[in-house]
Amino acid sequence: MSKVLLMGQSNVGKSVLFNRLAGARATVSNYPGTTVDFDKGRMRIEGQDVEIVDIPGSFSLEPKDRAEEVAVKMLEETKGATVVCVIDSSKVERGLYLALEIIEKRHSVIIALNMADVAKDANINVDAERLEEILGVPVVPMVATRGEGLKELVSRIREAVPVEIEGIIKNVGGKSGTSSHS
Ligand SMILES: Nc1nc2c(ncn2[C@@H]2O[C@H](COP(=O)(O)OP(=O)(O)O)[C@@H](O)[C@H]2O)c(=O)[nH]1
Ligand SMILES: [Mg+2]
Repeated sequence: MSKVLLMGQSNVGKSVLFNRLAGARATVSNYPGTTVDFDKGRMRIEGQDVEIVDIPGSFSLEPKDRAEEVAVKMLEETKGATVVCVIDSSKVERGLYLALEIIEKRHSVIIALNMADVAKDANINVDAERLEEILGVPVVPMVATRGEGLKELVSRIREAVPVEIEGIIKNVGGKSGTSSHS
């Protein structure tokens, strides 16, 4: 069965989104050998059953605590999964750090630009279309608590494919600060 992983920092709305997507069919599991819990459930995408996992909150792929370690392990163990990177629209650059790390590891990523309401109230304008152009992955503005953007997110999950980080660097007009990758 194909898998969808919800990843992102703490308090960006992963669990609200998870509950919207998995509904009542969710179970709590404990990551083996740890006290770290995570939710697992099922959803349907284009008529197919898909497993969806609410991964523990993580700031980056360089783990700073047990929960982040588990998050990184779960990502590594789940080859071929689609990763929904949930980002707080009012703190985009923070969330993009993790998203770029995941993209760089050649996972299929779709970005849920959540908390669009919070950003709007704070007069923060995030150009989702431009971000999508730059990253080459789908970017969907959302308000998870109201279910806004949910349909679009689900309908675009299949568009998530691995992209080249070099292409992203080119798109932002970056110079060759990537010599370590050459
Ligand atoms: N205003 C607003 N609040 C949200 C949104 N999504 C989630 N929240 C709230 O943000 C808090 C953190 O959400 P949660 O799903 O627990 O975040 P997680 O730590 O990433 O799992 C909760 O109080 C949610 O109700 C959103 O789109 N807009
Ligand atoms: Mg949560």
